[in-house]
Amino acid sequence: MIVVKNPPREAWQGLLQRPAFDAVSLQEKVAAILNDIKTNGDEAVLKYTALYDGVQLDNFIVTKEEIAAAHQQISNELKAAIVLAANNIKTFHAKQLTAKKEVIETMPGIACWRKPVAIEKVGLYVPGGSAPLFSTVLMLAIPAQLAGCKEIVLCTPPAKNGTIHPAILFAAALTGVTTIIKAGGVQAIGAMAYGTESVSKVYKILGPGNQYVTCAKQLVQQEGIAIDMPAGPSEVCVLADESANAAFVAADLLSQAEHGVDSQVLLVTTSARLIEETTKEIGKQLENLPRQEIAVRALENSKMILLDNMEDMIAMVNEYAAEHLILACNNADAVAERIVNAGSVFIGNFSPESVGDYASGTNHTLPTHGFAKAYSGVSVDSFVKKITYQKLTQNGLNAIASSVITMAEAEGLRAHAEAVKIRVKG
Ligand code: HSO
Ligand code: ZN
Repeated sequence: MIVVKNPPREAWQGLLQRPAFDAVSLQEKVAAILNDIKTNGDEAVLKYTALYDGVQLDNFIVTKEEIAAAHQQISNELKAAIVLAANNIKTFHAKQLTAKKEVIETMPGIACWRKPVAIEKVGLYVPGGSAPLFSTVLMLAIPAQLAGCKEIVLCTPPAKNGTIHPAILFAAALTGVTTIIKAGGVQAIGAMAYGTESVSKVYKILGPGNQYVTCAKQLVQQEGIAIDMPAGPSEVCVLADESANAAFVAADLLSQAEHGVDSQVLLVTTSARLIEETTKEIGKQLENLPRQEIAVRALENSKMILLDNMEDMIAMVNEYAAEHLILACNNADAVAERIVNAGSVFIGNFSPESVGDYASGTNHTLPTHGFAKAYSGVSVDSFVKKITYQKLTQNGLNAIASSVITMAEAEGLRAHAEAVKIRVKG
C-alpha cells in the first residue's frame, strides 16, 4: 500500500480521489444492446447471453425443478447460515416499515396523509463473475418482500454450463423472488426495463454490477425506470488510533481488497507503529488467501495515511465518504456520532465489515464513490413510494377557499381559482 505521512489539507482531495467513474464512455455500445433488447425481446437476450456468457440457452427462466434441485446441492450448514442471515436481515429491515397511515388535520375539515405503497414490480440484479454473491440476493430481496412488492424479478448471469449457483437459487426461493432469470449484463437490464415476451417490465432496478450494467441502468433511468444508485467498486476505510489491533486492521483491509482489483481500501491513522505492523500483517495474512492475486493488485493502489490527531481523521473520513467505515479507536461510539458521510459504520474492534456483508442484519448494498455524501444504502424505503392523500369537508374548503383563490389569481391561473369558487359559492 502507498504510505502518505501528514499530508497538508490542500492535498487531501487529490489523495482521496477514486478512479474516474467511467460509465459514460461505454454509452454507445450499451445503448445499441439496449435497443436490440427493446425491439427483439427474448431472442436478443438469448443472443447476448450466448455471446457474452458463452452459453446457448433455449429458456432463461429458472424452473421449479431447478430450484428444488438447488436445495439438494448445498450443504445443510450453508443453508442454516443463509437462514440465520436472512432472519437477521428481516428483523433489522422490518422495523423500517413506517406506520401505514397518519392523518394530519392541517385546518379543521382538511385532512392530509401520506401512505407508503410498494413499488409493484422491481428488478434485482445480482452479478456473476468470480464469486457467487448469494448474500446480495438476501440484501435486495428481503427489503423488497417486506415492502410488499408483488413481482420481484431477479437476473443473474448463468455459468458456462447454463446453471445458476444453487446458493443463489436457495436464497431467492427463501426470500420471495417471483421470477429468476438466467441473464446478466446489459441484456438483463434491458429485459427488466423494457419487458420481453417472458420477462415482466419492472418499474425500478436495483443491485450492483460492472461498468456495463451501471451504464445500462443509467441509460434506462433516462427512460423513466427508477434505479437505486450508480455503483462503483466496493470500498472500506479504517479509521484507527494507537489502540487498534494491527492483525484485525489488516484482515479488514484484505476482506475488501479480495473483492476485485479495483477495490478501494484506505487506512487513516494517527499511529506510525500501526502502519508498520499492519503492513507486516498484510504480508503474512495474504499468504493464506486464495484470492491473493486480486487482493495484491487492489492494495497496490490503496493508501495508508498518517495524520496528526483524531480531529483530522474525522474530517478526512467525512470527506472521503466511504461505503464502509470501520472505527478501530478509543471512544469509538463518540467518534461514530461525528460521522456524517458513510454508507455503513462498523464500531469497535469486534465489528468487522464481513458481518455486515453477510449476516448481522444491515444492508450491504451501499453507496460507493463518495455517493455516501447524499445517498443511503438499500432499505425497505428503496422499494416504496409514498402517496399523499387529502380529503376536505365543505367547511374545510370554505375556510381555505379565499387563500387558494387569491394565490391562483396572483399566478394568473384563473381556472385554478374557478375550481374552488364553483364549490363555495352560494
Ligand atoms: N462488501 C460487498 C458485499 C459482499 N461482501 C458480498 C461479500 N459478499 C459490498 O458491500
Ligand atoms: Zn464484502
